[in-house]
Amino acid sequence: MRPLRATDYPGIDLSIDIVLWGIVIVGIFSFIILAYGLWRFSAKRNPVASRTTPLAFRRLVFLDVAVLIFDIALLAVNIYFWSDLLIQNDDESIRERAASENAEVVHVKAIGRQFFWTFLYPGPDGQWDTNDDIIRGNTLVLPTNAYVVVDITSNDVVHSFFLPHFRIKYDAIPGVNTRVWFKTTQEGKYEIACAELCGSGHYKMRGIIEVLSEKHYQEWLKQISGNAYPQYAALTPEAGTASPNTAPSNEKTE
Ligand SMILES: [Cu+2]
Repeated sequence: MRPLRATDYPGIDLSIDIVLWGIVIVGIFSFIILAYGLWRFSAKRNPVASRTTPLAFRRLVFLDVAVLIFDIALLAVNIYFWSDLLIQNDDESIRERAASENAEVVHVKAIGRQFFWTFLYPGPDGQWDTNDDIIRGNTLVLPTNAYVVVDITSNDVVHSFFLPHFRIKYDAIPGVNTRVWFKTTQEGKYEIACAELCGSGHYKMRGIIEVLSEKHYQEWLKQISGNAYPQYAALTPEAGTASPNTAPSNEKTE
């Protein structure tokens, strides 16, 4: 079963449905052709091997063309949905979209480490790398009805930032900044998972997205801003969700 959708972008669900049902239809056809071949070309019915392509096979060539057209259509549909997430993810188009819907834009950074997530907010001044930047371990607090722009990166190995409820899954790659966006539509607590085997603690690398009402979010922001986390907080997760691995790691990762 699919997790609850806490974002208003239905494109990914639709593309998963199209791919899934497409595979089911192609699969059923393939098995019918296979069964037909077993029956039609059995040794019992054909004691002498044919040296030419049987007419029945030549007639089936159109199926190859049909599958090819189907594949191209599938690719086109998926490119259409993904392009919205990948290409139109620059700040300006997100801001325009948000303004037209009277929604807020929240820009955060997500950094993967063995084995926890660190989240950074620009703080009250809206500027990065200033003293009021907010640093949180493993918990991403967001307002509802907001466009959330996330810059994903990693500090050690490849992780994957997976938000099943927001239909987002992107690799966190050291030295690479990957931008994704989603929109929050309902309050609640949602799981953040790491979807890339990143070492021995991979299984416990999970965080929480907490979507609050606008009022509660502003209260949280005020409370956290006046109480800025010390820099080392970025290196330790909040209690209970995961523990940092400070020992040098020579594990095999992928
Ligand atoms: Cu990981």
